[in-house]
Amino acid sequence: MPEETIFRKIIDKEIPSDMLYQDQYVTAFRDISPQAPVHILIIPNKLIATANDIEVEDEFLIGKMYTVAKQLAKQEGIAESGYRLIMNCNSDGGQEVYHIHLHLLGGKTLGKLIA
Ligand code: DGP
Repeated sequence: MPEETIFRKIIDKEIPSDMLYQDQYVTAFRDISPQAPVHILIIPNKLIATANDIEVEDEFLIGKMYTVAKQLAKQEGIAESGYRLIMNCNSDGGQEVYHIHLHLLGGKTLGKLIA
């Protein structure tokens, strides 16, 4: 079993966060170190350590992360101007917390990652 991270404590409300959404499947809260005017993390309540650990049985959860993300983008007023959804994987991908999360970034023009 992978080790729980700080995100478990956020899901369980053992430590404070600026939580914007929670249901039985996913939780969303503002990133503690925002890289854009809107920077929200959407995570599954179930611990999945990295994108490599996503199984077929998790497909619903992953879809749910995206539908919550687009709902939050609309709520934050960035749906039409645009935003970026990113999931980092392992060290070369820049992953620091080993509980998968979608970064929802927006509120400014984001530099292109891929030309
Ligand atoms: P990544 O590098 O993709 O693993 O992103 C991890 C993100 O998690 C990073 O942008 C900062 C954020 N983060 C880490 N610890 C906390 C925390 O305790 N609270 C909140 N709100 N965000 C956190």
